Amino acid sequence: MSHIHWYPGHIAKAQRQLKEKLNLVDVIIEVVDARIPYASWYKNTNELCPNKPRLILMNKSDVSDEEYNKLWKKTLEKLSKCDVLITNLDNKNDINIIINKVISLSDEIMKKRVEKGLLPRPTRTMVIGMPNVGKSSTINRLVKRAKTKTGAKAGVTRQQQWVRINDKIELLDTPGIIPTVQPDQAQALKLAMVNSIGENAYDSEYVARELLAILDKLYLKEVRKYYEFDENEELSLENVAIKRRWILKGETPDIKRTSQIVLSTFREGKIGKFTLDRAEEYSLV
Ligand SMILES: Nc1nc2c(ncn2[C@@H]2O[C@H](COP(=O)(O)OP(=O)(O)OP(=O)(O)O)[C@@H](O)[C@H]2O)c(=O)[nH]1
Ligand SMILES: [Mg+2]
Repeated sequence: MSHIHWYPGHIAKAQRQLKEKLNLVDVIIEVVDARIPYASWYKNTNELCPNKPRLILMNKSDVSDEEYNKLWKKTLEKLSKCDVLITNLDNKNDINIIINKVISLSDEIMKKRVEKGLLPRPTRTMVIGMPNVGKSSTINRLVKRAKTKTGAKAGVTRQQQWVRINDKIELLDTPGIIPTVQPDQAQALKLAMVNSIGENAYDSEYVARELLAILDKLYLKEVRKYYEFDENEELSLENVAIKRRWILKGETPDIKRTSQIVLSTFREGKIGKFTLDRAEEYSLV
């Protein structure tokens, strides 16, 4: 039995739309969630769009584990053969670094254009990523640097616009959404944990239980401190509910409410700065 459900029709459509957009750009900026850098990374970009330079942003690094940020950066660089930057909403330096990277990644393409006798033009880029990883926030941060909005161009639907970030870069103002199709249930489960999958595709109680179990395995000390459990107590949804007095009439633990709170406090980084992916579990080391 699989616990996370997909909608094949939606996925095919999303994939088609992504491909159309990718055709328009020179350099792809892919945002992943630093708490699950592997599970939220799109492994098929080369099939959709062969050989386009890609920059990967491990975003939300403010709520992920610093040590694993560094490890995953190296691992993703090796696997993707792309540059990887560690970013978060509050780090103002990110934007200049991203801009400079995009320019350097398009150097060769622009040289080739000139060699072919084509006019030089700004590098076109766009932000792609799975739901909720921080695509819109990244676009907004980049656009804040923009001087002018350029008009819609042929081949681009009217809702989309290119924004001139500086003399050298134009950014598509809407992101490309990577359909969260993960044949691997373990990866899908992690996407649900970080809120990258629509809530009607899974059961919150199941995901919250699995989250508690994973945190108790990887970050035992921190999660038990947060919920005030000593090492002999069983860290279960029921016991958290009882300890926090999230109970219904007749002393029944309110599992629904507890599940929601466990998930939201984790997602907000309140329990701690955690990374849920380990290279070993994907046989990457
Ligand atoms: N802690 C933290 N939260 C972030 C960061 N970037 C974005 N967020 C939050 O994550 C949520 C999703 O961010 P968006 O930028 O809307 O993500 P998106 O990829 O455009 O999401 P969709 O449009 O739903 O696919 C928002 O609540 C943001 O405030 C970050 O670097 N750190
Ligand atoms: Mg968005």
